[in-house]
Amino acid sequence: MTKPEDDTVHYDGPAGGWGSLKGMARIYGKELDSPAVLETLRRQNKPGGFMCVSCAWTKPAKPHPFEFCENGAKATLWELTSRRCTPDFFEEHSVTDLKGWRDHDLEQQGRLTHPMRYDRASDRYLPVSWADAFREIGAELRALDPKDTVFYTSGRASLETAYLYALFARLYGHNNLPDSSNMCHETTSVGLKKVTGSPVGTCVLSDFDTCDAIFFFGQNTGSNSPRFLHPLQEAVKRGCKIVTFNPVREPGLLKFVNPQSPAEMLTSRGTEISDLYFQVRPGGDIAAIMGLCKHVKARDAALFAREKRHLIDTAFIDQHCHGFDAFTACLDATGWEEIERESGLPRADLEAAADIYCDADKVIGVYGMGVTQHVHGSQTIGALVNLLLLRGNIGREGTGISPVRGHSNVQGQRTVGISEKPELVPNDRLKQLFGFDPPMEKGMNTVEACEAIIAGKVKAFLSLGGNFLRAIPEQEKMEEAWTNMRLTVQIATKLNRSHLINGEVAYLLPCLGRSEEDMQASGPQTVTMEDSLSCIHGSVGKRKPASEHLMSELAIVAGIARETLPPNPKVRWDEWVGDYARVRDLIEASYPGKFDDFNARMFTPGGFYKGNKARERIWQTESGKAEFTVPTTLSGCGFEDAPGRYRLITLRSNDQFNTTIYGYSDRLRGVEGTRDVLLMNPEEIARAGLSAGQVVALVSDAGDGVHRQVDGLTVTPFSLPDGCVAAYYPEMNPLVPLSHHDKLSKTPAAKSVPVRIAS
Ligand SMILES: Nc1nc2c(c(=O)[nH]1)N[C@H]1C(S)=C(S)[C@@H](COP(=O)(O)OP(=O)(O)OC[C@H]3O[C@@H](n4cnc5c(=O)[nH]c(N)nc54)[C@H](O)[C@@H]3O)O[C@H]1N2
Ligand SMILES: Nc1nc2c(c(=O)[nH]1)N[C@H]1C(S)=C(S)[C@@H](COP(=O)(O)OP(=O)(O)OC[C@H]3O[C@@H](n4cnc5c(=O)[nH]c(N)nc54)[C@H](O)[C@@H]3O)O[C@H]1N2
Ligand SMILES: [Mo]
Repeated sequence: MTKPEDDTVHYDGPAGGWGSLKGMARIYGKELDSPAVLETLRRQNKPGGFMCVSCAWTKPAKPHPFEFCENGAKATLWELTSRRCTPDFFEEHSVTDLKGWRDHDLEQQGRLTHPMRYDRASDRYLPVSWADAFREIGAELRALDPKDTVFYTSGRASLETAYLYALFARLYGHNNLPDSSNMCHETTSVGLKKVTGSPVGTCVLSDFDTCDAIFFFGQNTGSNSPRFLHPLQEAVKRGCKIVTFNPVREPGLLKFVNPQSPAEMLTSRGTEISDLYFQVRPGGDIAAIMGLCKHVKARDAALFAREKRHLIDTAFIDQHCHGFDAFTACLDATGWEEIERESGLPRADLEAAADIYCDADKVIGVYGMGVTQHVHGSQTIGALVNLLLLRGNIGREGTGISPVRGHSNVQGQRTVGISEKPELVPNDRLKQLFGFDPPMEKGMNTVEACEAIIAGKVKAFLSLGGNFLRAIPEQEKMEEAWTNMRLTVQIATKLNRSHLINGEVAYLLPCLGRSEEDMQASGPQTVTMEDSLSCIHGSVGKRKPASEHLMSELAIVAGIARETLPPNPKVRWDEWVGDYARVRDLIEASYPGKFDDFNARMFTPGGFYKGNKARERIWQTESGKAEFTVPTTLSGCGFEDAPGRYRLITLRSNDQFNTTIYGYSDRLRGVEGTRDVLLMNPEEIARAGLSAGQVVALVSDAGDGVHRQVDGLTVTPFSLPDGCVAAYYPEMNPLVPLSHHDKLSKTPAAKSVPVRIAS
């Protein structure tokens, strides 16, 4: 286990605790406009309440009195802000001026209040009526070939809205439905499906009550899914061992003080979370896991020699797995020297971790972006599944694989049809329900959409939430190419950079937030979402909307669709907008077995479980079995080491939600007051001939002849493995080449980007 050096910036305190309350108070103090805010927070993540707009962690059946965390509260308060970004603001500032503003300052203007249309002559957004907006967008879309248009979704929109948005795309005539998950857990949708047959995790919440060990790879629980710390803390208290692999020492995975426990808050004595914590090299996980598997196999052989019984679950492997012999042959052929080199971890450490694995009857593997955002991310998932399969750790209570999803409904959107792949869509049922022939040509995912935009092939881009131009790779070229489009439409709650780069005709359409009351013809509406553990929950907003001019996302999608498509008696936009329960009926009819009795069950405490075949050991893979895979490489990063070349990790701070920057305090990592830092370990700083505090630039070292550069980064000593640097997302996105993505799923490889330092 590595220890942080003393001269690095780091945070010694626990996650949670007083720091998290202060973190909330800072935003809360700024944003509080009435005691009703507290009431809203009290309802967060409770049955019958509203579901947090932050992460996708599950909502337990028996919630805590306040079932929210520092970052969930920040996300809600950010939406409830009393600030308004009105037509006056847009009159005062030209769009060109606003391009020079920071991400934080744009969103800090508050909630968008009116539908706006970009006026090129004055370089300003001007108010427009909803009816005119829908009419013009509809007319523009009708004039285009549907195949030349893209409908993007960020993972926040509800199941109801996502279902209708995807239906709209197909009725119109394309499958170009990229989603934020294409930058996130697409590696899971493709890579995990390949080996287990399931595109989502196999665990349910109760598995965390009985597991004996949890192996964590590249997921920063303390910042990104803090409510997950509660079951983890419980698990640790009953003796479950946690082993973490992460190049960064993330305090949330080291120690947690439960803000809901007065005793812990008074003493600041929390729970040590990880038993072992390994600062693996970025992209070194395949090697590390091969090391673990090698030791499991060695212990198995020793046990068999001694006692004629196996440590490896041979019965499970015989019955359920494919590819075991090829995998063990590969294990034998892989030497410890290369494992140590590629993982950056000593053999003894990996053996100690593997001993925990072997001694635990039930093991869960958890992972996040540290695994998915690599050139060989899919292979890393395969490696983790290999490890779990060795001892039958999938499809048994207290075991499984648990990718921790990002946006609050990102998993659900894919469940209800947001997909570029026609084979994942129940097209026969859509045909039956709506009397049309759905397009069967594969559409574009995020990377493919970016390629097509750069090539000038895309004429219109609709964005249901998100901040596409800030979240994607290859920012400079993309911003240039973006303005060549004929039509860009942004449906959003707050102003961001993507709203400032416009097509010839451009609209900015403001929508309700999830905590707000959504009143339609049949009364106040409920929306639903699916969490990381495949449970589906109803969510009811009760707050007064930020402006009387807002429309719900669903109504906006329906409004555009109605003006775009020819009349079809089976397609009843008005009826669906009037009562979202009718949309849930359609979802139920389209996905039999997953959403039975949807309207009756949506307020089930803890959500209702969608089910997962791999959990039942039914493997919907090519071979019909769970797949052992042989990695083609031990390095996940997809490029060679070279003198002066670093692996750049793009990080989220504790004070942001993706491209939304709440503030400049990365409390848990001890980085305060700025995001323009380049984190490096002290020896690496010395080796590079730099000194702490020096301001440098990062330059792309992808070897593709494209110059990419980010300036103004202050060198900051930080505990990291050798050969890598870390800096914040989205500021580093101009450095990520579009071609640098997971081989199988095209998820951008944002966790090891090849860079050089320029002073
Ligand atoms: N507060 C807050 N919550 C969020 C978000 C947010 O921005 N803010 N974003 C939401 C979204 S959309 C998502 S997808 C999730 C993201 O949540 P996470 O999956 O936690 O994503 P990151 O924070 O980007 O990176 C995860 C961890 O990977 C580590 N890492 C980097 N490279 C490697 C590697 O090669 N190997 C290993 N083992 N680890 C590595 C990093 O140090 C980091 O601790 O969180 C969601 N929740
Ligand atoms: N380098 C690098 N790049 C990355 C990542 C990384 O780790 N490193 N992470 C990737 C990941 S995991 C993801 S998910 C993507 C995120 O990509 P996106 O999902 O596209 O981006 P967000 O920052 O979540 O979008 C924020 C905007 O959403 C809008 N918004 C907020 N709430 C609502 C709502 O209720 N409705 C609507 N319509 N709009 C709303 C607001 O206008 C806000 O400005 O970024 C990816 N890019
Ligand atoms: Mo994400």
